[in-house]
Amino acid sequence: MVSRSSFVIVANRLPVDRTIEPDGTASWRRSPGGLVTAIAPVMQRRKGAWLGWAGAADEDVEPFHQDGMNLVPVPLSAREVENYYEGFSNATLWPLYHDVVAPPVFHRHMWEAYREVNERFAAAAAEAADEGAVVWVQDYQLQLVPAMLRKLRPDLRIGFFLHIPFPPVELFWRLPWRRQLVEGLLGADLVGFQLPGGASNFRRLCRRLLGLPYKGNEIFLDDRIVRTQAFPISVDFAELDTMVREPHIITRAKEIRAELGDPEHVLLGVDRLDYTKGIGQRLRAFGELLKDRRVYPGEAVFVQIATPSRERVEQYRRLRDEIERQVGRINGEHSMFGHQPVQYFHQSYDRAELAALYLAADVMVVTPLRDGMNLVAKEYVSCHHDLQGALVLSEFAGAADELRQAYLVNPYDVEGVKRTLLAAMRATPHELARRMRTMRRRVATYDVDRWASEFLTALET
Ligand code: GDG
Repeated sequence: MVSRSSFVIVANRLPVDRTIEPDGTASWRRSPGGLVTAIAPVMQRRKGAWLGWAGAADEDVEPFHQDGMNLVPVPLSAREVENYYEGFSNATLWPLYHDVVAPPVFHRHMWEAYREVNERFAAAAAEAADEGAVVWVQDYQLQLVPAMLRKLRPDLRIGFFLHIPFPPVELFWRLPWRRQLVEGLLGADLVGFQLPGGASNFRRLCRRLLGLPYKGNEIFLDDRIVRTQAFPISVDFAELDTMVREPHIITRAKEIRAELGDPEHVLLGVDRLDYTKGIGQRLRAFGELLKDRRVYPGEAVFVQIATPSRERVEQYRRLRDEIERQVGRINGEHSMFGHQPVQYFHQSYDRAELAALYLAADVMVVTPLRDGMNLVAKEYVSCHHDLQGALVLSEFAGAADELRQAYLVNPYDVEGVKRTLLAAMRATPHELARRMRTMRRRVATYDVDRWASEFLTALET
């Protein structure tokens, strides 16, 4: 039993991963990923509690402290991981909310597991929160929690933030449990989205599905008002900006370029291996540039980091095979002795290595088919105080709303992506600096602290 907190984060995962040391003892390490990167600093400052799954099925882990955070594990059985997490969250909601770029599955047993797990998180939050506490629920895995929690603890102030896009009414409508999900979210006092478009999709849905009136940002329920608003998430600009000025990062960036054979252009992609990220689309464009002889092998190297993700979900397995086949084909056709045009890594790296990679890259290629925000784009910008480097960014990433000076592309348009990659590779330093300066000003001003504090201020007032 832990003491109750006045500030509680509820998220699918705890912000740590367990590592087993050579002597067999277990320790916890802060995990990579958008959500963690964004909220950990805020948590540490407010000394709150963070509720989430610890990452191993069928295991009861006692609450513990780490990095100034109170961590409260919520257990999941292997069946629940399969049905609530891999199933309803990642095979139903994830594709449905991302423009159905892959077909969602609709299974009743997965929905049941989702409901039950959401009940457990709500009960744990009710237990951990002090009288009148602020509870901030995160993301699509826990959309039923706000209403469940309000029922248990009407004294709390409840916020919800959706990290992925909220789809248009026409797509959401397919969901057999559409009413339950919307009612779940309406349990919050404030529902936050990445973009104004997501918030307005949600309000329209509430009117159409439940007949609820709204005005401006506010939805009117019988007995209270739910506010809906966009809060574009961001990155820790200052941390990255400082990191890339450190000598060992600068040295490592140079080393990376040398190890790649000092090509004229280093292109970089960093993504979870996910079908929404448009990895295949960008590789195809790069492969065609080589084939058309508009880029020569040896002139450019494309480094693709594809962090392992959701490996037990069928569509992710298939995606991995497809991408690896594609990389093999491009390299098979265009490699020379000692040089491979695509360097593909299905691994994850620590933050320092990632920062060195960003620093080393001339062109950052971010081409999702749909993305709530995309932190990688903002991280790249944060790493280029030299004002060099080009960001090629999909119009379908939330980040494109703010980073208007990026080289914007439609990832479905292969010719357009090819043209834009070439333009980015051939831009003058002056042109790059003009674009980068404006983008950096934006990310420096709207950093992750500002995101969290704007959300919490809106929630607490
Ligand atoms: C969701 C939404 C939204 C990646 N590989 C490694 C690593 N990363 C880090 C990146 C970045 C984060 O993971 C990925 O964030 P993204 O925003 O790009 O994408 P999602 O994981 O899909 O995140 C997204 C986000 O939530 C936040 O709201 O922007 O739209 O889909 O920070 O740097 N970090 C380390 N090693 C790796 O190998 N250390």
